[in-house]
Amino acid sequence: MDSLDIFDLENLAISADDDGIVTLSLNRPAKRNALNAATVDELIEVFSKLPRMGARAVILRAEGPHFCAGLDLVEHHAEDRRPEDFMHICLRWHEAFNKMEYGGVPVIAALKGAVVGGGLELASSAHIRVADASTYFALPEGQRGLFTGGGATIRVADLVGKARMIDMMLTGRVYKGDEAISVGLAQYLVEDSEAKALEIARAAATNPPLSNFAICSAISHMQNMSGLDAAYAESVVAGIVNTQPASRGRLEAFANKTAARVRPE
Ligand code: 1HE
Repeated sequence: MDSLDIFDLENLAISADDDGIVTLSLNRPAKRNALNAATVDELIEVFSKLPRMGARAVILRAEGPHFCAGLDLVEHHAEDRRPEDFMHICLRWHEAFNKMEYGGVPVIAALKGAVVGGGLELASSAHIRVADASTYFALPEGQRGLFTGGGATIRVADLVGKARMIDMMLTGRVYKGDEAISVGLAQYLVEDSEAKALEIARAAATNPPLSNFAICSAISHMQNMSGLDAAYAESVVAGIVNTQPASRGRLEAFANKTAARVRPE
């Protein structure tokens, strides 16, 4: 993939291996990776460019014991923002997270410690979430006298449902472990979330990029459409993806009985 030298990052760190697996780290551990305006700008910069640089998958991880403590409350307090200022902050968050979710490259979040408030909004913009035993999820906005502004009303409600999200926000309820998995906050609960995220990223990266592009953008777009329009869009996407040259060898292998069969482990 293209060189990552074009990025000049202070709050994030980025690296890639020879297979195009990118590791993007939240890098403000002293502030528990709280999302200040500068970090969100860097997320926009990275996710604007990565999909066109040949990245095959992204692991989103964090330095320190916590994934992300959400909105930088100290910055928000110091800035003493007006409503229109914060609306613009929210638009920047949406830009960053939409670029992640709709960018067409698989993003796997390797979680640990606090995944709270805006941190959960960030994690819910990834395509797959992997938790470890230390990971916990909460929406403490109500207790802070705030409201979600980074897309939780769409993405967290989508993961856990409206009633659970309202409960989390009204009461500060914290989910972790098997319960977090069963309500849909993460798809994997493992000892080492980064090792598992890497394994998932490597597996996903073996799919043709066009298939991953569709999986990591079309499904999200279709959720915003009427059933009739989504079905039409699905046929158009499938028309392109299912006839791609990269799938011919795979179909031939199945027809020749040399391809792996789908079986439970
Ligand atoms: C922060 C932030 C932050 C830590 N903004 N600076 N989010 C929250 O309500 C979560 C707020 N944070 C916490 O509850 C705790 O910090 C943690 C449970 C995540 C971690 O606890 P701990 O004991 O490891 O760390 P700490 O001592 O609380 O914090 C260490 C430093 O990180 C300290 O800075 P220092 O300069 O005094 O050392 C903290 O101020 C700093 N820090 N969290 C700013 N969030 C688009 S709307 C989204 C709305 C929301 O996200 S609301 C949820 C906000």
